[in-house]
Amino acid sequence: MLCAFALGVTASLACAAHAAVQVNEVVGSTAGDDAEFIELHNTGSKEVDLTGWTIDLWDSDAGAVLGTPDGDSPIRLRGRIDAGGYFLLANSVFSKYYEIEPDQRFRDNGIENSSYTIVLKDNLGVIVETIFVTDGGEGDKANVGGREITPDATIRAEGRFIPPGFARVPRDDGEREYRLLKFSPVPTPGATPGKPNLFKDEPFDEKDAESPHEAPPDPD
Ligand SMILES: [Ca+2]
Ligand SMILES: [Ca+2]
Repeated sequence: MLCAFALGVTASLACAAHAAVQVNEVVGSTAGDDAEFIELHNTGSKEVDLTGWTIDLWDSDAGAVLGTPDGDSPIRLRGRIDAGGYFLLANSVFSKYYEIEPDQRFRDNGIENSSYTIVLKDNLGVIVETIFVTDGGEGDKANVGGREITPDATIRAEGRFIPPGFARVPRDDGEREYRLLKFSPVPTPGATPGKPNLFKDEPFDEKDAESPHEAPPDPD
């Protein structure tokens, strides 16, 4: 949490209230012309108004594109997220395959198919979370507008391909753990848009995508 170090008491209290909102699951690249979605999860015990919050997507490939905004970044959030609830952003291709209407839309092919940094900011513009998704390319950097950062999490696959998607594994201790989501078929096997993520040690297939695991115990 950058905010806890950088700002005073008032801001720290604000941080404590919204630190519970996290980037919980993302699919950015699929066989079906990129059925993309971003899922936020509120792990706290209070509803959060997302008005004024944003999601930035910064190109993170080495070279001239590094630090340029991807898609229609920044995505300005509209709506609220229940205590323990989920907020789903998705493109129109997503709805075609998943037959789910998201809480908010973003444009088609809005998520980079190469290295990118996803940045969640609150209504004061304070960074809540940064996640670097990378194919491991030389010179790729987690960044905010070209300024290199140390991300809260780095998502990377074996070898040199971009992880099509990732899901945070529910853990009682709040520690970060992620598993990768698959490129094909679409809907992505094991993806749970708008619903609790699967636990890591469960086998995941299309059946699981239709019957997500019960919600984990409230950490509060
Ligand atoms: Ca994409
Ligand atoms: Ca989910």
